[in-house]
Amino acid sequence: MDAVSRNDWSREDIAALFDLPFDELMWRAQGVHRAHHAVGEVQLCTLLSIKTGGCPEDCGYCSQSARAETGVKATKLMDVRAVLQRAAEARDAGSQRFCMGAAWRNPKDRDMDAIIAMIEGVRSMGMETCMTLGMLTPSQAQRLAGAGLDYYNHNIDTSPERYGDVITTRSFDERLETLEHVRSAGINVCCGGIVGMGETRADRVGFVHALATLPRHPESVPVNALVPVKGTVLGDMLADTPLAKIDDIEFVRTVAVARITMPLSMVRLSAGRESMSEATQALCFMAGANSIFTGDKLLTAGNRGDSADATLFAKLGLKPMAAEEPMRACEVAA
Ligand code: SAM
Ligand code: DTB
Ligand code: SF4
Repeated sequence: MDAVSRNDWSREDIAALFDLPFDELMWRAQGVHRAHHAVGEVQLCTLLSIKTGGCPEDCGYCSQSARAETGVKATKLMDVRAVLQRAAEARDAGSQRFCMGAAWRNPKDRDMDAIIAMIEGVRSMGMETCMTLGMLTPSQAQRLAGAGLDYYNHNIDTSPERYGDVITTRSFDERLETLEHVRSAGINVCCGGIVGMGETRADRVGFVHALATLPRHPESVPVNALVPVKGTVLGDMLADTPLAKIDDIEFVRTVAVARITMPLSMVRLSAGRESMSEATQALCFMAGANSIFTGDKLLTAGNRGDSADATLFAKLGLKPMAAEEPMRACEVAA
């Protein structure tokens, strides 16, 4: 890790950042942001669920778990041509990165040929590729890298202590193992989590700490605000206690602390923007968020839509980030 990106943060350091007066925290976050990122530019990424629902995992927030009763219909893996059609639409709408998500515990070897064809096809359109397919073996990670996959999304979701309250079918350490396989294969890492699951401030500190002390910071850090879905464990729990919804300022603080502790990472304001006020989103951009998901759908949940985002960008004087030839993690390390 270089001098800019330290990974020796203590929990006390991170708790002290969360505790700063809000304007001091924002001032520091903006200083870090301006030192390393183009001001006023936001990266546009588009999501597609290439295999929806019926997932054997029991993530308490997720509409796609087979254990949740959400009415999400389970589908098979999409046809490669249909995926490439959606990628072309996203590119034509100005998106830079195409993120493909599958509701799997892990990909089966029989799925890999189609996955590889999707990566190669999307790359050949000049877009960055991202996949999120669950746990990977080292050899699967290497195959994805060989096809030119730019990013792999695999979230730690919350603090190590809280993890077992949210998901019981896999462990925090298994998450870290897949992240290591992705890194070793030379794929850029996209790793973040969800805020607003009824966690404590200490959990948010532990969550950011776990990310900021990884051997290398993730190149992308998605910060999702929980989208409470009826029929999921957390959606139902929080529906009964509306006050459990995270305070907007606390959400912005989390974004700011992520920006300060991981200066070079893209911090992505991810799920939850549909019900977030424009003012809160503006504060998130000021706090250093510089990436969003476009369109009116995430994987299964709604998203703000491009015209509402265009209006917001115009009000705030933000512009889409120019696409660059994606850098591979191995080149960044060199
Ligand atoms: N199955 C793969 C996995 O879990 O790694 C990939 C897909 S999963 C839907 C990707 C991420 O979306 C999760 O790790 C979680 O952080 C986020 N997510 C899922 N449901 C969400 C919700 N209701 N609200 C906010 N974020 C959510
Ligand atoms: C991430 O951290 N957020 C995205 C992406 N990675 C795959 C997914 C958000 C999903 C929101 C809930 C849904 O659409 O079902
Ligand atoms: Fe499955 Fe991913 Fe949803 Fe968990 S978050 S239930 S692993 S699709």
